[in-house]
Amino acid sequence: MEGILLKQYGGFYFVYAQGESYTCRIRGSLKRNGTIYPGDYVKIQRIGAQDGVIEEILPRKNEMIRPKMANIDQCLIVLAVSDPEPDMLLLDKILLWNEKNDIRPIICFNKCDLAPQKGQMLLEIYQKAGYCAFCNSNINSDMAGWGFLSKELSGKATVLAGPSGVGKSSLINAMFPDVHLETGQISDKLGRGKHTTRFAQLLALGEENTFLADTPGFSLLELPHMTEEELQAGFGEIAPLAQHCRFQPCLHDKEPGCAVKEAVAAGQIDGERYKRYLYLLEQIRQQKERWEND
Ligand SMILES: Nc1nc2c(ncn2[C@@H]2O[C@H](COP(=O)(O)OP(=O)(O)OP(=O)(O)O)[C@@H](O)[C@H]2O)c(=O)[nH]1
Ligand SMILES: [Mg+2]
Ligand SMILES: [Zn+2]
Repeated sequence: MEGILLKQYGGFYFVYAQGESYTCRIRGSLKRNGTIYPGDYVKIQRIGAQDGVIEEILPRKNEMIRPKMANIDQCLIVLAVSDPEPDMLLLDKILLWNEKNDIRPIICFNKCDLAPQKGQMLLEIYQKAGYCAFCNSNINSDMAGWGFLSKELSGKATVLAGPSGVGKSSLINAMFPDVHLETGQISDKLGRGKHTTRFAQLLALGEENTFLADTPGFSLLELPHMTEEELQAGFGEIAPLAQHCRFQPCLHDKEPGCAVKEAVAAGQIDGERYKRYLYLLEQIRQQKERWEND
């Protein structure tokens, strides 16, 4: 039977096949051959009613390293507008990874009950940059974005990403009453989440080919290996303006007659996003230097 790996836990592999979940072992040779991620399509041999053995891992369409997941269509990036404070650089880096891996990003600004105006402001910036984004609250249903999100999830495999404590597991619990994932408080002392979710797991949402993966939160993320041009392409509001710059190509840094800098000055591009672009540009230049010296 062909199925999809939902999660891996305590030496067991939970595989979803033909509407049922099977608890599986894996052939030793497969285990030695490297990694298997949630989202991997596998062939299993059934043993009894609910058990099986994974016989084969089918080729991957794509994979994500952070969080670890295979065969993903979309990444639902969750940031809290407050508690913890939104890590905008992390968001922009996750967007670059998505672009690099051809995964469609969806951005959720969560906990908008705590700071609704800030949520609206961030929403506008990212919508204007061309991203699919929405505001949400899991505790004030008037501010919930569940209806919008459930349409976006339909028929796709989606993975959650974002820092600890932003409400990823809470969002799934709020949207799907049959699901009861563990959630955790924010640490008062550090103002951060406590890494409540410990391993990634894919949930089958009933509708055909519709999966959503809860994952552990993370805050450190390297930049993908990319060129300066690729960085520019990953900023949806910057790339289209490049053709209007005086210098070709223009990286919108120190070049005169730069249409991007003019748009920043005119308030058409968010100044903070542009600053992060410059910061990442510098990171990529240093990355390149390190390779050349290696
Ligand atoms: N005010 C407010 N609190 C929320 C909201 N969503 C979640 N929370 C709270 O935020 C805390 C963290 O929620 P979790 O769902 O555990 O966060 P997580 O992103 O899954 O965190 P990790 O599993 O550690 O990565 C909990 O105390 C939730 O009750 C929201 O929309 N508004
Ligand atoms: Mg969680
Ligand atoms: Zn320019």
